[in-house]
Amino acid sequence: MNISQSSKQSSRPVFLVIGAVAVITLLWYAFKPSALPVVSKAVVVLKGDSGVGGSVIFQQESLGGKVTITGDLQGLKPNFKQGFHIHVSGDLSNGCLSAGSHFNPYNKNHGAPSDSTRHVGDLGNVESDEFGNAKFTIEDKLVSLNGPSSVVGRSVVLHAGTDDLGKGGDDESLKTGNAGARAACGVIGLA
Ligand SMILES: [Cu+2]
Ligand SMILES: [Zn+2]
Repeated sequence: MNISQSSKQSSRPVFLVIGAVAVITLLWYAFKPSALPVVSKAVVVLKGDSGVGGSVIFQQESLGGKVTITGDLQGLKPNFKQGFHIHVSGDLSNGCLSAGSHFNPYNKNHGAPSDSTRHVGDLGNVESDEFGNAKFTIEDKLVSLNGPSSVVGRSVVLHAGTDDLGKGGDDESLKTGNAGARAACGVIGLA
């Protein structure tokens, strides 16, 4: 047995350990539980009277990351802004009314999506074209499909009126944005 051979053999376990650590590290980063959202996609089918409705898709690529909300709605008033919110309940047994109030887990006043004081469910208004259609993409940092502010199982409500974004100067503005009747709604379901 020469010297170089014996040193090769004795270093083999060290390389095995380094290799195993590398593989485990790679696997950890690939499947790190905190980086992967449990729910990454949800869908709402909105329905209302006189043909108001459409679909909205929620997507979240990382836990705690922003949610992208893509909507395609029809039957709106032409060239108009209509309040668009997530309401607390997914119970539509009494129509859109039983969806309850705006989803507000942190007990704040109503506001605009860009405000620091707002309900989690405050998505502002959607704006229709001359045909009453609205296609839009919203990115939101408060809405989540996971954890304590998850909106899965709750509902989306499209209002008949325009949300004043909490700037109406009355009590109701700080609760509902005076967005008026509920034109259409749907439950946010797993997709
Ligand atoms: Cu609402
Ligand atoms: Zn609100």
